[in-house]
Amino acid sequence: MSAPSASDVSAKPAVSVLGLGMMGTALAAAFLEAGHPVTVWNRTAAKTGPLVAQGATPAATPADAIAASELVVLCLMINDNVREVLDTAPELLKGRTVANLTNGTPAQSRELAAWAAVHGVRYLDGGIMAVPQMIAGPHAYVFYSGDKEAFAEHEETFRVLGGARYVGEDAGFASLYDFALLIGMYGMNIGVLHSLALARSAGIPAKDIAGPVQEWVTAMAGSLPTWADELDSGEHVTNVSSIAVNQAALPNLLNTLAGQGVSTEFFQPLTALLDEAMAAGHSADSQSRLAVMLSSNG
Ligand code: FVH
Repeated sequence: MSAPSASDVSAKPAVSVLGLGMMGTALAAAFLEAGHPVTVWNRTAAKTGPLVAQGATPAATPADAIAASELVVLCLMINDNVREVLDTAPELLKGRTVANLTNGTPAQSRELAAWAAVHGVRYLDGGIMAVPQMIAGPHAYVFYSGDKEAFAEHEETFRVLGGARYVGEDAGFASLYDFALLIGMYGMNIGVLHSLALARSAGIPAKDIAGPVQEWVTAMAGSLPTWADELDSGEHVTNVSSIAVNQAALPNLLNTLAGQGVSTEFFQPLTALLDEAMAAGHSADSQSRLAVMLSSNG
């Protein structure tokens, strides 16, 4: 890739990227590719090398990187690292926009937003829904939350990375959306890993069961919009699949797993939850009722 020409560079806002792990490197490379002047900093300075070869300016310290751009993007391992880095130059950050794309909890994001407010910093939190190789591609996107004006001002720049989905002024919301998706993914992962284990226990090759399981899980994901409507309306009665029918079938599922020598540990809590729903009089309701029971404001 060739470095952008001076005329290209002048047209695009400068971006500083702090943290050049796998993800930070992909972010910085995407900004460079799109013609933004990019300044990079990383704790281990050697990692700046490939980006500098592509046209980035290396910064010796976080303060030097912050001073170079109005938009400061951080992608470090954890939010404690972010706070340590920001604490090195609070006075320089005043009036700038920090977009923190580090993975963390909603509470951590809100703490960082409160810190930013005290120091006159415009704070955005981000949840990246992509792996590094997807950045700038058609399927990558990032949830953003926090300072609305700062998002609007930098939205075009953020779109270099993929989709830019602003989800609210509460700085914790990007993380909440991120984890809502990740929790769905991990739930699916653990379910289908049990599918593979069950097949394996019976000597069925994984490749024979993988296709049907994928088809089934994909079809079942189609229930989500209906469950969402039920939750938002508070009307859970279903003509599709009731709590009662699922509660009656679950022992068969547990006995099948146990009979094949496959762990039942992950599904026992589901049995307990369905039993609880029955005891509370929700037998005719759809499984969306379980989301009400799982949440503290149920
Ligand atoms: N990689 C992925 O697929 C996921 C996709 C979704 C978002 N995550 C989150 O992105 C953050 C960074 O992840 P990463 O994949 O870039 O991680 P690493 O390659 O391990 O790089 C970590 C960077 O953090 C720097 N760092 C670590 N500790 C400190 C510290 N105490 N002070 C300053 N910087 C620190 C590290 O520096 P160095 O080890 O090279 O010196 C890297 O730059 C993460 O939140 C994911 O959950 C990625």
